[in-house]
Amino acid sequence: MSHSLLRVAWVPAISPSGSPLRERRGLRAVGFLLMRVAAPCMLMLIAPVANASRIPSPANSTAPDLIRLVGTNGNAPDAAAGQFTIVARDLANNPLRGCVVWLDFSNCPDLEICTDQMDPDATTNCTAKAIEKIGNDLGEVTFTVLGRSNGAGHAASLAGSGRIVVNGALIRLPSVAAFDLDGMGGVGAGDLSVWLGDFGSGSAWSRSDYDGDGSIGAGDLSQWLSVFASGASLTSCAASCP
Ligand SMILES: [Ca+2]
Ligand SMILES: [Ca+2]
Repeated sequence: MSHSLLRVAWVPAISPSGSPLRERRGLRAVGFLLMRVAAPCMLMLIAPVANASRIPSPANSTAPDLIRLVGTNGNAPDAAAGQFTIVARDLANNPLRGCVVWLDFSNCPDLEICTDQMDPDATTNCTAKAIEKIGNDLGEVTFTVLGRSNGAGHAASLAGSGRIVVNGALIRLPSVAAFDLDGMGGVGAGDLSVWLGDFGSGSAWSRSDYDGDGSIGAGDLSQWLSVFASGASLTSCAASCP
């Protein structure tokens, strides 16, 4: 050991009674010094390991390939048409307890998310056009996303335009559909007119693809009619993030 280290290891100590200084030398002092110096380094080595365990595995996590924006019956979200659950797990298939789950719609210019999601656990971030919730102890989080589209001639999003992000890492690119296609009056006749326009356009606009099969057809019309008939999405939100 170098003389400089031994000099640093020399530690003066003061007794409780304020008696003259007593020197601590030798292995005990060096050990004390190493603990002081080495402990922070060890923590720095452990920290990346801890952070790595917070990284989600897209393959091990459960997340939808389709998100359907819905309305409310005036009091509650239309969970029957829009609810889905995400389960976030890491590379070792352990649930990501308390994970931060982020639904990002910023790549969907023809869709709007409601400012008020009628969910006390959800935070809407209009700047990011995203909704955030925190997973439970099992890494689970359930959403029913309130939102709408912006009318005829404005279709823009194709399959895979949404983003599901967990703890800052992308785990899925879902398609995003909306039953309230004209953005007013809940799910009603005006939306059917917009849907027919999307159907006739020849493009697979995701907003009208309610079964998420990558095309607009009879199966989607059937689903729209079911939601209309249920009466659970008859109200559009008062304010939304464009
Ligand atoms: Ca409507
Ligand atoms: Ca379809």
